[in-house]
Formats: sequence, structure tokens, C-alpha cells
Amino acid sequence: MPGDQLFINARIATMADAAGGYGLIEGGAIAVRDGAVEWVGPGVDLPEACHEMPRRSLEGRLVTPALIDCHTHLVHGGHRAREFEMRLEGASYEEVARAGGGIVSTVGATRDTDEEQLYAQALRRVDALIAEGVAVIEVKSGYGLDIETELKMLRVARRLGEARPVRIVTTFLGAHAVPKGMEADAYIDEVCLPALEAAHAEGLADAVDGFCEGIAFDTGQIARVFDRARALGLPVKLHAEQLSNIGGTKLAASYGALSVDHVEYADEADAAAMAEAGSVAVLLPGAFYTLHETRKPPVDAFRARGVPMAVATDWNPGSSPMGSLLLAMNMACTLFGLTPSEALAGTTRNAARALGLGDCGVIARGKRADLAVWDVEDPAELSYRIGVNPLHARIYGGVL
Ligand code: DI6
Ligand code: FE
Repeated sequence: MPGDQLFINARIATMADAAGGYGLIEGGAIAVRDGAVEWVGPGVDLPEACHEMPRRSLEGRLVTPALIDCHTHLVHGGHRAREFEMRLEGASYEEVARAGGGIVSTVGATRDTDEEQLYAQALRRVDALIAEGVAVIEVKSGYGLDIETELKMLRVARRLGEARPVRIVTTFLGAHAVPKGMEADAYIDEVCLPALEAAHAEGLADAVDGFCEGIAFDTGQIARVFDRARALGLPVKLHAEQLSNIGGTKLAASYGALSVDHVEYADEADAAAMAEAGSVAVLLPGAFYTLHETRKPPVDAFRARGVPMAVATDWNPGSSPMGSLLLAMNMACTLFGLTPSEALAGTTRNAARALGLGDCGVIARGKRADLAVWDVEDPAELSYRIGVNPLHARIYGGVL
């Protein structure tokens, strides 16, 4: 195949070491065949079969798995700069939401934006992430809150993955907010569940999410959505314990959720439930930062119980207008106390797991050759600098 290639002279953070850490290989080589890693290891150990492959020297640069942003809302209409001002004038996120701002205002803008415009706007956001070495992006619906607009968002998400060399994983988030003029229970039964059925019928949903919070849906309502997801054979995940603890994490774990996201208010028992279920804790420091939250996720409990931690942008127009996954890594370290190696695992190995993907997130034989080549010496540099993008090149499916 034309893309077959041997990359040599690299410092490789494989992220594949079962014991954690970077899994560093000095003077490493990566042989890529048919878009997958055929061999990775120290160049001196290169197997005979790879000697004749076309070579390219990476000149000592650091190579990591390409990054994965496992939680975004990057398809959305409009922006909420005015709300940003309101919060700076003293209003809380909940007050803004109750005053008709928040998620519901983006719902109006998303309904009013036609599919082409929505697509063009989202494509720019995808390009910004690709420029940081991202190869997989999760994209949620949830700003439609009617059947037609939820489907429009998911169609746009799918088109993004056709337009660019990037894998888009879609998530149906109909249970994101209660639309104006409806009761939560009626919304779930009359809009959210039929929208989920329709999205599934069109092949538009890879997973199902919800927002379990005092300002959104309670555990009973989320359970109804998850029951339907289960009936359709779709995996679930949940925005839970972001602003308070109302039991969303335990509920999600009881459904074997791929991930539980935000989790600032999660406690020891929640961490235990996640460990038992094998759910990933997706940490979203951009929202924590934007909302001036003070309660940090229970990182020590996650570590102690072996709950894998992922890190994502939560890119959305309200609580996390952040278009940089590298910045999310920096914030996860500075605000939540992750080590740079945990932050990198959070945007590679554990982010893949949060999406239920077994073929990426580490550099190992048989995995997709989605790689990021960086102009840095030490992998900790990826988390350490603020607002600096040291990407040299991204390799997607073996193609530079
Ligand atoms: N939690 C969040 O951080 C985003 N959605 C959610 O359920 C916020 C979305 C927004 O503010 O528009
Ligand atoms: Fe979110």
C-alpha cells in the first residue's frame, strides 16, 4: 500500500504500558502497514521484514498517539458572549439558566441556523482540534430539543467526519435541557425518546448521554432514556455530579456506562461504583474554570480505585467555550492535580476507552496508525505550556 512507511529516529510515548506512565521508547521506530502499526520498538531491534520499507526520519521528535477529544458539543449555533458578561457581573450559571439563558438560548440559535451554516461553523472547530493532533472527536446533539433539530445536529456531526481525516463519534444528548414551555417528563416521553428512536433508525447515534442535574433531569428521567438506549443496543454515558450530587453517577454505573463526565461532586461511593462498572471518569476542567467552580473531582479516589481518567474540552458555547485539548490537559494538571502523564493518558488511552474504541489511543501492534509528532523533548511539555501548540505533524491512518 502506498502509505506503508517506517518512521525512525523518534522518541515514542506509546501510552501502552499497562503499569501507566508514558511507555517511553528512545531511538524508536514505528512501522506502518495498511494504516495500522505493524511494529513499534527501539530502532536497533527493527525486524528484518521492515528493513525495506520506505523510511522517514522524525529527527528525534516526540511521537504520541494522536489525541482524542472524548466530550464535545462542537456542533451548535450562535455564541453566549453576553452571558459571559452577565456572569462577570455576578450572575451564577444556575441564575443565567433560570433567566432563560444557558443551554436553552443556544437551543434557539441552533434551531435557527440552517444545516449548511451549522456545518461550516463546526468544521472550523474540527480544524482547530486537528491542528492540535486530534484524530478522534466525540460530538453530541442536545441543542435541538426537538426531533428535527436533534437529527440535524447529528447529521452535521457525521458530515464532519466525511469532510476531514478525523473520526467523529456521535452521541445523542436529547436529555440535555428541558425546552421552554414543556414539563421534563412530557419532554422525555414525547420528544426525547422518539428523537432517540429516529436517530438510531438513521444510524446517527453511536451512544446516548444525558444531563443529570437539578437544572436538567433527575435520575428517574435519565433511567427512562437509558432503558431505551439499552433496548436499542446503544452504550450510555452521563453528565453527572457537575453542580451537585443527585445520584447520577451511581445510576450511570448501574447501566455500565462507558463514562461519567464532570463528576466534581462525586464521592467515594460514586468512585467505587464507577470502578465496579469499569466506567471512565471524564474530567472537564474547561467548565470548572469557566464557571469558577471550587469543588474538584475526587482524583485521589479515582486513582485509589483504578478508575481511568480522561480529559476533554467539553467544547460548548456556554460552560466551556474552549477549543484546545492541550489547554484542557494543562488545566487538568493545574486545576485538578493530574500528573502530565495522567493528562496525556486522559487524551489518548483513556479517552479511547471512554468512547468504547479498542483500536486507538495507544501506539501498539495492530492499532490504527493515528500519531502525533511534536516539537518537544519531554512528554510533560504537552501539559506544561499554556496556549502553545507544538504539533509538528499529525499522521492519520498511517498518512502524514
Ligand atoms: N454540562 C455542560 O457543561 C454543558 N452541558 C452540560 O450538560 C453545558 C452546555 C451549555 O452551557 O450550553
Ligand atoms: Fe458537556
